[in-house]
Amino acid sequence: MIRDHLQEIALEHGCVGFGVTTADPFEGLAAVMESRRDTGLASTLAFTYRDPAAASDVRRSLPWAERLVTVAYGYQPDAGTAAVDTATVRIARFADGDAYIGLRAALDAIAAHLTDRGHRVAVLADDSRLVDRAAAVRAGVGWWGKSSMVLVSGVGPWVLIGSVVTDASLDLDTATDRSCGSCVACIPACPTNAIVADGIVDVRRCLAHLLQAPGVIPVEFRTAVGDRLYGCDDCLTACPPGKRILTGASSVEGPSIVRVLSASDRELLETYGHFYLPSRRPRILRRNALIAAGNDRSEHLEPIVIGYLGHPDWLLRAHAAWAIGKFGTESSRASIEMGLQDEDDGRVRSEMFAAKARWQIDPGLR
Ligand code: B12
Ligand code: SF4
Ligand code: SF4
Repeated sequence: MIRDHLQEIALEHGCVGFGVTTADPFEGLAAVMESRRDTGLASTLAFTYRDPAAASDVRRSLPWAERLVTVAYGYQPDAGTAAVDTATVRIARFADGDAYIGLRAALDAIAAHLTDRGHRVAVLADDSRLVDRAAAVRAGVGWWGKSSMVLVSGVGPWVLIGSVVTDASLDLDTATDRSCGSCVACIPACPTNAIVADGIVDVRRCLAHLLQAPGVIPVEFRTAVGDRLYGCDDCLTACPPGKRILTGASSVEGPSIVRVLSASDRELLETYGHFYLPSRRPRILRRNALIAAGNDRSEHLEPIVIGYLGHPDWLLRAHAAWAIGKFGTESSRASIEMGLQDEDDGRVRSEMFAAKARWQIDPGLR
């Protein structure tokens, strides 16, 4: 049977979940997405939210589609950077090393098997034409967790999802009836209280979104950013179905904050070009590293952060001003006073005044 052979191919390529579902529309999903968009819960997300009707009905893009062959690719064992207290930044496990390479290799191998037999195929993973988790749940690959992650038996949330869309009439799998039961561990584990109801994340509060979004990170979330450079794994780390696999996982110390703040655009793109970086510009990485520096407050970081007050990018000057406010030393106070004499941009000036106001409220800061 072709289905079973495709499953073998998936397993050989490191997949931990496999299932086949129809290419029929996901009933009610477009309405859910539109309501999240209209109520603000989806923030300014583009991707699938640009056209919810298309994302919940793959035949709008690929009218010949009959089946979705959906896989979960496990990426946890040797990925991710650890939380340490030595002025380093942390990268979420899915992004450290680009697990999408393994996922795409598995999907391409499945697609090749189908095209060899004369079928039409399209590989979709993280694509605006399909809500990957909806496919995974309907294909029985996993179940919908309260964190909104799809959980897979044995590995919990530590998977990426993708599908091969095909015109082949493959045998179907059915959705699992597993659920989180009485567990709610991810909800208090979220540092910004972004999980607002079962399976619903308020994207405006989610660090995974804020750290990849362009522009200013709202001040109320900057302390919660902690040492994160990209992505957030807290609701995944808390998830009991993923604990067993996490125990065996290794993680290495992330790059130093100094390295991120001192690297050229080219170096940052070479190392982190697989991250989602708006307009392919690494400014958000420097912005995030400035916040990490302000949270870390190690002495050796202070002159580098102060140097950023002279950066040509207002976004980086603004976040540097916030970070300097966290240092609160004599030299940082002096740098803000001097900065205010030269700074013309109102957005940066207001961050500088906020730093000064914080020192007035808490004169003993450092
Ligand atoms: C937008 C997006 C985000 C946004 C918003 C996430 C969110 N929770 O809403 C942000 C930037 C915050 C984000 C963060 C992360 N993301 Co993301 N993201 C996406 C993206 C591009 C689109 C998701 C989407 O449109 N969802 C629409 C909502 C409504 O659906 P959903 O929650 O995804 O899925 C459920 C519903 O569809 C529901 N459903 C189905 N039919 C119906 C019908 C009705 C009536 C109802 C009520 C529900 C329902 O079942 C689905 C399964 O649970 C997908 C890729 C893709 N093309 O799908 C990746 C994806 C969801 N992300 C992924 C990952 C890995 C992450 C992070 C873990 C990365 C990190 N470490 O930082 C975090 C996790 C944060 C979290 N708790 O969700 C993986 C998830 C894998 C998994 N095991 O679930 C995906 C699938 C990418 C991939 N190809 O693997 N992400
Ligand atoms: S990814 Fe982080 S911020 Fe987003 S819901 Fe999960 S724990 Fe909360
Ligand atoms: S932590 Fe518990 S409630 Fe949250 S997704 Fe995992 S199993 Fe479900």
